[in-house]
Amino acid sequence: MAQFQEVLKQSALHPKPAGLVLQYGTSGFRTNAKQLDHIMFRMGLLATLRSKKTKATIGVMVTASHNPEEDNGVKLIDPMGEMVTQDWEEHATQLANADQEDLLTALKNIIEKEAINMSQEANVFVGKDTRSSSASLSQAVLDGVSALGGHSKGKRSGYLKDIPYMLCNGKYGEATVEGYYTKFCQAFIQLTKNTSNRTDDQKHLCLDGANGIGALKVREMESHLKKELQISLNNDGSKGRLNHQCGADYVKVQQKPPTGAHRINPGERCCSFDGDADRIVYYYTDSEGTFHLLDGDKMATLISTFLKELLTQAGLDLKIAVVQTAYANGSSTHYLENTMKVLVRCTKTGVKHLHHVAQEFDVGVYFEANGHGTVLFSKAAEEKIQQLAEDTNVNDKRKKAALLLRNTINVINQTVGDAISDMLLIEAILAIKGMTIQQWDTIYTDLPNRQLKVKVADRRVIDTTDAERRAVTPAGLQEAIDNLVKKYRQARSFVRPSGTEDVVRVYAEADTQESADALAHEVSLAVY
Ligand code: 16G
Ligand code: ZN
Repeated sequence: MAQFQEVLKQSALHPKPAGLVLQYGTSGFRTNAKQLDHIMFRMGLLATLRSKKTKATIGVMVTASHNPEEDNGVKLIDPMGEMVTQDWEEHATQLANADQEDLLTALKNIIEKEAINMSQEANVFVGKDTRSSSASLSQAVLDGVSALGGHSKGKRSGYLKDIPYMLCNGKYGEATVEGYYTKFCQAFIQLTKNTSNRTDDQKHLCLDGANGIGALKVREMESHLKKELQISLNNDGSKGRLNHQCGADYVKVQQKPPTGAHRINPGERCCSFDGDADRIVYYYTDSEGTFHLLDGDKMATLISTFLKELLTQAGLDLKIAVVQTAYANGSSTHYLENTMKVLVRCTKTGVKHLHHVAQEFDVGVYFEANGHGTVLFSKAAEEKIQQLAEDTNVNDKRKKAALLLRNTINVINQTVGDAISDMLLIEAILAIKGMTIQQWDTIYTDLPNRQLKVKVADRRVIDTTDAERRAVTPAGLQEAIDNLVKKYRQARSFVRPSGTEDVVRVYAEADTQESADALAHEVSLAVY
């Protein structure tokens, strides 16, 4: 077929370095940008096949999120804004690692396995982040798309979080970039409009844009906020390097404010995005200069508490749950289950796992501790809220709660965790509750914890179960961890192979920082 001839011809221009093997992991392919040209071309091919199979537009994101500027990566996004399925992740790995001369065979295998009708039309939407390598790498994706006769719906240099949103073709509002801003900003203004007496101080937020795409988008969107949120934007991409000593990952890991920000006043509310703006963390320093981090667990707690209160006031019997991973601080889980009486579920690390579990509930709030997350509402829940908001026969209290719920839904990007939408949601909740960041912080106190990485010969010897909280192999490891944990109070620890780096990750928490540090260290020795 002529198509395959074209693939052969084009693939010669995107050759695979001999011996290079890469795995489609939790965040797609991610490594040094120099090694990715053939991967991009091949993901263009694969996205075209996926589009033919699903008869819908597929998204391709060229980004390496919070990784350094010299890295890059790629992941495919399904029509409803979700990550592709496990089978297709395996197809991606097969296609990426096929030697140059075996590429057509690998491609034909996928076509056969998936019974793809090659005469079906294909549409692919490509987005890229602000890295210098992203222009040529996204071109390689487009070359792959056109080699298989797919149409590209534009190479968008854009905010990658709006790609899933636009793939949903307007399910969540008008499907344009302009629609994206106006919808979220309008909902934010509606939510905050009756919060009287907010001072300029309360409306002020200090934002670290990680020199990434989120910063550019916040600049474009600011006017829609009509001064109801006044953002001091640092690390806006005009000077510093992407994710370099700034951004959500830096702040979370280093437990300190980003560089490149103005001097933070005591109690000033601050937040950081990561480079591709799907993670956000909040923080402040107190009057003694001590740094306080409010991570994904604190956000999940604030949001779920707010939603649960509104559902109760609205008299709506909807099932709400919080989805976390093993990294969630034990205090947050304890507070949610025992004080808030909210159902908590734990899943494996990676947004797609949390997203799937959250879909099982009427209202599913999901966050990873590192700041990835969002809230999902079932169709039935949205309809009930909508009906109540329009009902003229309900009392004021119920009506008010229903209207707040409706606007809350509108401020949320349900397709995927989105730092801008999460920020607007948190800002709205704090405004409505008249809460300072310190008050939010004291809802519960984090247990001291420590994360370590351990280099081992082969991290795949560790296999886990129970949402990565227990190791099944190698034999004896879990027993050793259990014995170490017993030595400390309020202690918990687990190990898991990283999905993005060649390391094993160790997590430990306990009643004091010294104990958490000691436990993490001892567990890391047990991993060798
Ligand atoms: C990826 C995941 C993130 C997860 C991280 C864990 C997405 C979009 N990103 O970045 O959710 O926290 O991997 O990395 O799913 P690790 O396996 O190296 O610990
Ligand atoms: Zn990211």
